[in-house]
Parts: sequence; structure tokens; C-alpha cells
Amino acid sequence: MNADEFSDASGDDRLDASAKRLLDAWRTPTRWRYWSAVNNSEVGLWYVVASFTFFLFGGILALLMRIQLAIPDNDFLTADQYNQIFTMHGSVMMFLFAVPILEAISILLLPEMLGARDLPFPRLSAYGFWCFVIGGVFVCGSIFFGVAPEGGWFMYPPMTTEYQTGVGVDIWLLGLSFIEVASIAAAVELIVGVLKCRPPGMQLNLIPLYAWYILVVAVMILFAFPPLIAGDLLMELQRSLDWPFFDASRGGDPMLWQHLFWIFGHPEVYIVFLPSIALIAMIVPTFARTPMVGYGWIVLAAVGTGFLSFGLWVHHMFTTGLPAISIGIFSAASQAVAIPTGIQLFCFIATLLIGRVTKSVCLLFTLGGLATFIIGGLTGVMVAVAPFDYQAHDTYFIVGHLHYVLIGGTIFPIVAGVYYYYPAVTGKQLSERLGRYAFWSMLIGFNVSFFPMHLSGLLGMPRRVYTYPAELEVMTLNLISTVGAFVLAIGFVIFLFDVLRSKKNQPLAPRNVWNAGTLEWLAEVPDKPWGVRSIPIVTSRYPLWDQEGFVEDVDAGHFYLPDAEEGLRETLVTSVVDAEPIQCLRVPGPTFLTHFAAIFTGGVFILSTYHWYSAAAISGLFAFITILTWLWTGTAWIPEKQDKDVGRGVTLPIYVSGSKAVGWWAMFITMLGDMTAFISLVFGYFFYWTTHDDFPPDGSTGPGWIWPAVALLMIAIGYVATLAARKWNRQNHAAGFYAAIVCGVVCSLGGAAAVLYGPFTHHMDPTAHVYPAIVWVLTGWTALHVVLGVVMHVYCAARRAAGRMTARCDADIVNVTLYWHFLLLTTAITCLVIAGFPMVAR
Ligand code: HEM
Ligand SMILES: [Cu+2]
Repeated sequence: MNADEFSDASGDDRLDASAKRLLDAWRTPTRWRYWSAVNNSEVGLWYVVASFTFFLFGGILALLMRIQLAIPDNDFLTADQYNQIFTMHGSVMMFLFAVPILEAISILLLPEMLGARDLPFPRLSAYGFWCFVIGGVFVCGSIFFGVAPEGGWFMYPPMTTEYQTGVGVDIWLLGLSFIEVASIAAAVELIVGVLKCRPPGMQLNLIPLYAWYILVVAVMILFAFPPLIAGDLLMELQRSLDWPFFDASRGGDPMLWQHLFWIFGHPEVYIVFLPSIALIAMIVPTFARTPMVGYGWIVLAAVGTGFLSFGLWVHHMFTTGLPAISIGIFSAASQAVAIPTGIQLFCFIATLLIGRVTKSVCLLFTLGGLATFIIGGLTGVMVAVAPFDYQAHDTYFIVGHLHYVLIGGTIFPIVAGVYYYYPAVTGKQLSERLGRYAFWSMLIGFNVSFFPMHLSGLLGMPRRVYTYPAELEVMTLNLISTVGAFVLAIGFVIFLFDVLRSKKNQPLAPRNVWNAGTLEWLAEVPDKPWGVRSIPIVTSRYPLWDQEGFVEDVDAGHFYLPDAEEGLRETLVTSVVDAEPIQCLRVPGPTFLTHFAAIFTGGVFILSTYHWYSAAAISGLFAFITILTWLWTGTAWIPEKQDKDVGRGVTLPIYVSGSKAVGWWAMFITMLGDMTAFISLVFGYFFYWTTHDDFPPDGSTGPGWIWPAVALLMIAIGYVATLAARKWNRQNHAAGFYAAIVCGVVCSLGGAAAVLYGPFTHHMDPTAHVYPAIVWVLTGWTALHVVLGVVMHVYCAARRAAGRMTARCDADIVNVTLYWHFLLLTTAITCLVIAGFPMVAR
């Protein structure tokens, strides 16, 4: 079918039929089945609502704290309650709101901005969402039973290992790790989305700024969260099995936690800030009525901020007695990050200056947010100066600083984003009048609440204390802060009222109300589930402004995939750099499998919290079976025909494997994250070695070199067998394929056993000292990954036997081979470190 057929007189009927087929394919399920939807517009919206609910919860906790602190020696809350509340407030805001909301907004909007029908793995988004809800409710619920964690949002040992014996810390470690896994899943999806699901013609220099930012942020999540997950693993092992990673009396070191936490924690600040600024980057050109000034600069600055932010973590540790040289370097680097941040702000301001600005509540929140953020940035530069930080550390000055950055850099822009995108999502508009009330209430309330904190901090009020004596003379400041917090809260209530109030009598907003230039405004009012009527060709950064007759052509189906002839959900996959169409991707539809997968995965983490390990194992088994079923039935379908006409005379393959395929990219990206977690553990090993004289302790034997060498050899054979399996499958040499798989399975399992046998046969006791403990962690990590690699072998064999993998349609084995590249690297590093290093150390 090509464009010409549409334009003849008889085209209209055909158009309706094709639109109907498209609608059928993308229809959202109704009644209770509604919840089985996996479409980005549904999942994204639920995600936004859920994250906002957690935000309100965290906000209520904040108000409770402010009531307690309003007057000296108050007994509204006990010390114990206060500790739980501030810990939960920080943790909920960071892990259950700030990161998820940005992923939520991206899941909701990114495909629309890219003119795609959906993200490449809709079920993965749904799974991530349900994991998030289950984990979030579990973590938040703990506070109603008085068992919430009390270690602050950064959970420093030894407080959290020696002195907090309840389940609180375990809830934090396991519950939040679970959510971090979900965050990484969403990040993988978003990266592949930006790289592979752009519309034809949208080369790198035409990508909407939002998508650039999300790409940077998702990559940051990929490298920032795994170190924290590695730290969580170590701390949970210490808490449940008494392996002494952070126990100084047995060679451990609490500083390792601080490093791992802040290697995550500092980038985290930018992970929550950049996506919000990304919203601003979409809003500013629309209200300035002109393209963004300095597009290239902004992209470079965003990438630069991303890189730099991984080199700043030590500024959170200035007071821990580190060598002066590292303090100097990290102090300078922390100030340097103001440069790319400044560039972005200047570009926004320049755009507003040269444009013809139309006033609106969106813009109010945007500007209010930027102004607030700048103040927070300035106090940030102050605390980056180490001698100043020595004074301000752990006082309310820091609480003031961090909220200026977080609320100015995140909350205000997100509210601006809600005002901006509300019509695109709901078809209705928010009230400008209520919006102004909400804005001024929030802005004034915020400053009244948080500005005095700088002063009370400098006067000596420490953070994280449940009360203070009248003699400290900070009572007035605290009372003002509390009043301000309630004014801020009133602003949110107005905003919320406006969002939730019935708008039945309000007429529908016109399509593209703000007259914006980017693709997400193609959304029809009321919205259609298919996203775009046809997937456009893009030649401008603002196609709705610059490309003539663009909307009409999209709506008339003149572009790609205007039909769903086979009744299946389809979207285009394009090449990474030039966005040339390379595949017609079929994506799966509604399912409840993802819910079960999430429930059972949640079971593993939640049951482990209470040390019900057998129940956790059973839950894990069910999770495993559900996920396998999901992969088996929902991925790498062999299509009924090889190629498909996608419109405009272009024919594309339906099935591709290797580096063209989205699945390959997902595996590659996931493995980068996995390797990062592993490298964090290896970092732990060398951290102990370089900072401790008793590592390894005198008289310890280590795992020897023989068994690690055997393990490496056998796993290398497993790797070669995987390569052979891929080759023989491609040559349709069935016997060779199955023989290679059997060989791979046997050798790899032998290798996994051998890697564990080394420390075992040398009687390395992981509770005695940190040295045997970290060796066990590295070997255990490796063995577990090998077992997973073996499961993948068996899976491929079963796929081939069932006719779901063929010589041509070989994505399964190709992706598994990719996994094995990383696995071989992991094994080699483990064996070299555990066997080679003790020889050097002696
Ligand atoms: C809604 C208004 C808010 C108020 C009134 C508020 C109030 C407070 C107060 C009083 C503390 C200090 C507790 C203490 O040290 O004893 C605190 C800590 C904190 N807040 Fe907020 N906050 C608000 C919003 C937010 C937001 C939106 C975020 C993040 C996106 C956030 C993140 C944090 C973090 C990370 C901490 C540190 C917790 C810790 O020390 O472990 N807050 N907040
Ligand atoms: Cu930092």
C-alpha cells in the first residue's frame, strides 16, 4: 500500500477500514481486564499517579516532622517515631518519587515524542510498574507497624549493622533493591526506545531535547544504581549471615558503604534533576514561540553533567578524614559541575529573551523552579568548599540546600510539566487562576519554610534530631519553617484539587493547545490508543512548526504503518545514528503474566526480609517460571512472512536478530548494568586491599589457584560451546547445535562448581574475616551467573525443538551469546582476582 492509493477519490473508505483495524489492534482492554493493559499510555499514567501518591505520603511525613520541630522540647513525636519518619521521608522522596516519576513521565510521553506507537518492550514497563507498586507499598507500610528503617536515607553502618536489630534496615535494603531493579528495567527500555524507536529521518541532531536528557539519565541510572545494589547485597549479607563487610573488628570497613552509596547518591541528584529540566526544555520553546537556542550546547552540557556527576561523590564525605589531596580534587570537581549547569540555564534564558513570550502558569512554575534551583546551586557551591562544609555538615544548612535543589530543580518543573501536558493526556485543561494561586502559595511557602533552615543550621541546629533545647535560640526560625511548610502544602492541595476536580462540563481542549512544535502534540483529542495515525518522516526539530501539511499528512495515513493488516501491534525500528527504517517490530499486547511475575519477584524480596528463606525460594521458583512463560510466549515470534510493506513503497523485515534487534540492545544494556554491579564488588575487594594491612590476614590460605583455573577453563569451554551452538544453528546443523548445548551445559555447571570449590576446600570461613567473605561473594556471584547462562542454553535448545527458533530466526541464541561474552569476562576477572591477587600480595 502506498501513499498514492490514499489520495484518490475512493481512498476514504479504505482509510476508515485501516483506521478501524489499527484501533482494534491497539484497543485498551475494558472492565477488570483494563489492568492487563501494557500500552505506554496506560502504564505511564498509572506510574505517574502511583509516584505522586508516594510523593503525597512523603509530604505528609514532612509535615509531621515540621509539627514536631515547631517548638523546642516538643513531644508530639517520640525520638523513635521521628527517626523512622525522617528516614522514610528521604527514602520515599528519592526512591519512590523522584526517580520513578521521571521514568513514569518518560514512559507516558517518550513514544509520543518519537512518533512511535509504543516502547519496544511494553510488558517490561508493565512489569517494572507492578514491581514498583508492590515494593513501594511494602516499604511505606512498615511505618504503620512501627518497624520502619531508622538509619536516614543513606543508611550508614555501623549504625545500621550493629545498632538496629529490627527488620527496618532489611526492609530498606531488600524493598528498595527490588525497586531499583524495576528502575533499571525502565532505564533499559528508555535507552532502547531513544536509540531504536525514533521516526525515520530523526537523526541524532533532530532528537527532541527531552529524549536527549532521558537518554543521558537512563544511562546514568544504569551505572549509578548497580553500585548501590552491590552495597545493599553486602549489607544484607552482613545482617542476615554475619559476613563482616562493614565490621572493622574483622577487617571490614564502614567507609566502603559510604563510597558505594555516594557513587550512586551523587549521580542520583542529577538523575532527578536532568529529566525535570528536560521538561523545561520542551516548555520554554513553546512559550517563547521560537526554537531552543543552543541545542548543541545543551546536549553537550547534559552529557557533560552526566559524566562529571560520577566524579563528585566524595564531597559527601569531606568530614570522614580522607587525604587532603582527594578532598582538593573532589572540591574542585564539584564546583566545576556548575559550568555545564550554567550553560543549560543560559540557553533557556536566551531563548526566552529572543522569543515572544506568552504568559502562563506553566511558565511561572518553570521560572520559579529555575530561580529556586539557582539559589540551591549557590549554597551547593558553598558546601563544595571543604572548610565551609566542615562547619555546615550535618546541620540544617544542608537540609535547606538540598531542598532548594530538589524542590526547585524537580518539583516545580514537574508541576509545570503537569500543567503543560495535562491537555495532551486528558483532553481537558487546568485552571490558570487556580494555577496562579497554587504557584504563589508554593513559592512563598517554600522560601518561608526552607530559607530559615540555612540560618538555624549555621546557628548550630543539627539535622536528624527529633527536638532541640530552647537555649539553642532557633525556636523562631523553626516556627517560621513550620508555618512555611503548611503554606507550601496548601499550594499542593490547590494544585491537586485542580487536577482531580471533575471537568465534565469543560469543553475539550483543542488539539495542540499551546501550539507546540514537537511530535507529542500530534495526539488527537480525545486521545486514540494507537499513538500516531501514521509514523511520520521527520526533517526538523520542530516538525509541527516547520514541515508543511505535516499534521494532515500524519492523519491521512500518508506516512508509515497506517494500517494493521494482520491485527497486530506494530511500530518501526530505525537505525541508531541516521534513523533509517530497518524493521517492522511487533510488540505484544495485554497480559496478566507481568503481574504474576511482579508478585512472585516481590515475594522473594519481601519474604527474605523476614528470613522466610524457603518461602522466598518457592516464590523465586514461581517468578522464574512466570518470566520464562512470558519470554517464551511473548518474545521473538516467528512471523508468518519475512517482510512487510510498511507504506510509501518500503518493505521491511519483521524479524531481525543481532545488533539490529531491540532485544539485542536490551541484553547489551542490561549486561552493562550487571557488570557495573560486579565491578563494584571487585572494587570492594581492592578497597580492602589498599586500605587495610590485614587483607588478606596473616596465615590465610586463599582459594588457591588450581580450582579457579579449572573453573575458568571449563567456563571458557562453555563459552566456546555457545559460539558453536550459534554457528551450527545458523547452518541448520541440528545435531551439532544440540551437542554444543549439552557440552556447554555440562562444562559450565562443572565450572560453576569448581569456582565455589576453591574457597570451600580451603575452609574459608566468611564470618571470620572480610577476606574470605568477599571471596565468597565474588565466586557466588560468578556461579549464579553461570547457572543463569546454563538456563539460557536449555531455553535455546527448547526453543529450537519447539520450532520457535530456526536457522534464520535465531534471536534467542544470538542474545544468549551476547550474555556469554559478559559472563566469560566476569569469570575471568573473578578467577584472576581471587587466585592471582594473593600471589601478588605476598
Ligand atoms: C514537601 C515539602 C517538604 C518538606 C516540608 C520537607 C521537610 C524536610 C525536613 C524537615 C527534613 C529534615 C529531617 C531531619 O533532618 O530531621 C527533610 C529531609 C530530607 N528531605 Fe524533605 N521535605 C520536603 C520535600 C522533599 C522532597 C520533594 C524531597 C526529594 C525529592 C525531599 C528529600 C529529602 C531528603 C533526601 C532528606 C534527608 C533525609 C535524611 O536525613 O535521611 N524532601 N525534609
Ligand atoms: Cu553530591
